[in-house]
Amino acid sequence: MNIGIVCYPTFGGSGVVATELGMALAKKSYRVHFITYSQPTRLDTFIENICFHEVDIRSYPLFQYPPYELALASKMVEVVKYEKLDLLHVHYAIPHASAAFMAKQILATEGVFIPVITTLHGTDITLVGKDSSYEPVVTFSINQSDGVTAVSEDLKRDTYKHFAINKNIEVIPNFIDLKRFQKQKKDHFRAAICPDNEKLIVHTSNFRKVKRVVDVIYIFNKIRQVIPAKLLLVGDGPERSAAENLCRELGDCDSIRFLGKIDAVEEVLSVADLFLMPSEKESFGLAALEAMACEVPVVSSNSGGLPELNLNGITGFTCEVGDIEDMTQKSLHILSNENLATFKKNAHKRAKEFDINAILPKYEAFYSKVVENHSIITK
Ligand code: GMT
Repeated sequence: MNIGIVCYPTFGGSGVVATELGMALAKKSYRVHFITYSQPTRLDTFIENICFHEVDIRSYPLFQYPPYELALASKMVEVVKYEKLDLLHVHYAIPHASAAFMAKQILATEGVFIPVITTLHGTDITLVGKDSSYEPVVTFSINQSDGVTAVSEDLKRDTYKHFAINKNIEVIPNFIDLKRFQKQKKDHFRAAICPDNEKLIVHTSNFRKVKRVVDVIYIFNKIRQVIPAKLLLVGDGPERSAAENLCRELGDCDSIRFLGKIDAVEEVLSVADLFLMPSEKESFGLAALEAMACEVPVVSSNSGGLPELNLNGITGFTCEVGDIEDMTQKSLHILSNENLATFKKNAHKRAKEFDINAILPKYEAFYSKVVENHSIITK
């Protein structure tokens, strides 16, 4: 099968999932065409069955905003036609699903009929999508898709709640490559950060407001009042200054390191004892799954799809959003010498249920179903 994948190529869960999916499909002899505005960050090695088609977004002095969606739709038309695609799989509804609809209509006038699958990732529904400036287009383009998937049951529920959707939404959870995300022996790294064998806590995110990075700093401050601990923060974004200021205010700078954006996040996770994800909303929580795969228990909020991944009291704990005291107490419980090994083991066991080899067949079966139904309709 010849598949076109459209996603946001930079750092961010939806782009990571789309790229990893494409690479795994290509290894199984599918031909995969990435249609994105720059090379996807995770597409860092040559894989024979993968082609990358860059969307060329031309600007013109008249345009205050370059028309990305039109350039994307035009590129989709070109790639579908000349590469003879069987399916377009777009990740993130805005504006990928509506661009795909436009491409589909253009292609139909030329006698080319292509099915479109839209995968909903979270913020395209829970934050941006339901904003009244996007809602009609999001509803329309989801309903016009030939297949729709969501990364958690919670996201599926939210989509039906906020949009008038007349399509069945299939839940296919996110997945993890356990060959890459596994605990590695990095004793020298651990010794450098925690010379006195302090407990090591990690948070990774894009530092957007929704991630509540400031809560991470407060929780860490409270943990440190009870046990010796260090905190590593991976990533960067709008809330970084606020987080850094708070570290100074609380006098914790010597125990906290901001590592910025790094690719080999699995190396940092390999030396961690606890992962914090206090997000306001999280449709799935891919970063938490990456931590769990590296044997790191998680204290997270209970919002969105997080309780579907992080099993309360087993792989970590899920707490009310903003309940810093509860998150602190739960962290201390996990970090105690008598509990830590069990939580680590449970987190790893749970992560294995999201092994890419178990989830990929779900996408393959869904692709086959959608392509088959579409060919019956267009006959
Ligand atoms: O969380 C973000 O800010 C990035 C966003 C994205 O679209 O890349 O992540 C969403 O999709 C990920 C992959 O499916 C999920 O793991 C994240 O939970 C989800 N983020 C939110 O729902 C806030």
